[in-house]
Amino acid sequence: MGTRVNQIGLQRNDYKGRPSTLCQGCGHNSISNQIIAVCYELSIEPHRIIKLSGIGCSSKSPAYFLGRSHGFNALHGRMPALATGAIMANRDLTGIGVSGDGDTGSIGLGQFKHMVRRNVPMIYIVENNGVYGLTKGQFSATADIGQELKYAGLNELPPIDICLEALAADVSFVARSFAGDAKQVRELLKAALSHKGTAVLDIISPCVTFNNHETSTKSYPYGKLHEEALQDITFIPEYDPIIVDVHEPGQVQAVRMHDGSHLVLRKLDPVKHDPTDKLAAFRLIEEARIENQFITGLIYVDEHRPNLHETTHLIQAPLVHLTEADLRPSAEALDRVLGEICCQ
Ligand SMILES: Cc1ncc(C[n+]2csc(CCOP(=O)(O)OP(=O)(O)O)c2C)c(N)n1
Ligand code: SF4
Ligand SMILES: [Mg+2]
Repeated sequence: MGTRVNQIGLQRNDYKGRPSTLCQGCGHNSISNQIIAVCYELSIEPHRIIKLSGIGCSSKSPAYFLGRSHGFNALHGRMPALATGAIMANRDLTGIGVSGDGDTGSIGLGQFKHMVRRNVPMIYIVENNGVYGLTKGQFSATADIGQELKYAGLNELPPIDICLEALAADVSFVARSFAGDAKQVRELLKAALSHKGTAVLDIISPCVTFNNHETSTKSYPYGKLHEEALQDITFIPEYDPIIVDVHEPGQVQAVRMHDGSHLVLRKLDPVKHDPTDKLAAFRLIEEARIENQFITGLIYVDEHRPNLHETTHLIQAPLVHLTEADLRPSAEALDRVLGEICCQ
């Protein structure tokens, strides 16, 4: 017991970070635990990961997982720009961004949309609790309209939907989940790690201190009572054989990820959503909003959209490994450029 190791000889404890200082029961702690479990299970080398975050309780959480990985805690809402730069400089790194609904939906919305638009290869998690937890519970941009909180008062503004914003920015992978549904969070994380572009995970992650009333759509009681999963999701790594039991034809859909792994989606009644159909994804989110439904699962995936490295025509070698000799132009090349300028 306790000494089991994965394929690269690491124990689960090797994927942990510092002890959490977040409130006990906070949804963000549960998501950190799933990140630890998935990285251990998939035998990911910790030094290949870079954790990125902004400001908030959610953005503090990378300190509590993957203590042997790289990390950068950016300014409030500015993580996407930093992540874009870091991943451009070293394409060998796997980026795991952790943000909050305030960090992404309020101050950082512009940055978020441009990162999605560029299809920066990374996971982008929004730990969505409908409030600014760190600054004591003000409404965030994802708070429910008409909601009343003891200290924040009445929220009269309509919520921003993170998944809808991501879709509108041409996202290539977007899913919604619930911190109380550990298995679904894990399978979506695995799929997101295999995706070649930006994978947005909007995870409802209750703030037990400021927004856990059953009337709030971001609470544990609401989530447990109302979650409607679109699919039963199983991630199959590329080294495992894909055996799909097609018991009910039309109910099972296998999505091949670019690295050869597969995502097997067993569609659950009554919703039969095709996550490769973008218009259906828009409709699904809008209908769920009108009907007050809390749908979770894979909303949209497109494994063909070019990512940042492809659209910028980056060389295969990580830029960070290039030496001065690689970067310095030859005397002939300089002469040519100077000649071209002089002749204009
Ligand atoms: C530029 C700037 N503006 C405002 C703040 C104050 N501030 C700190 S965290 C935060 C909101 C965090 O909310 P969210 O991203 O939802 O994270 P949570 O704490 O709920 O996980 C705000 C407004 C700040 N640190 N920097
Ligand atoms: S204040 Fe809310 S979001 Fe922050 S740690 Fe506590 S429960 Fe989590
Ligand atoms: Mg929040």
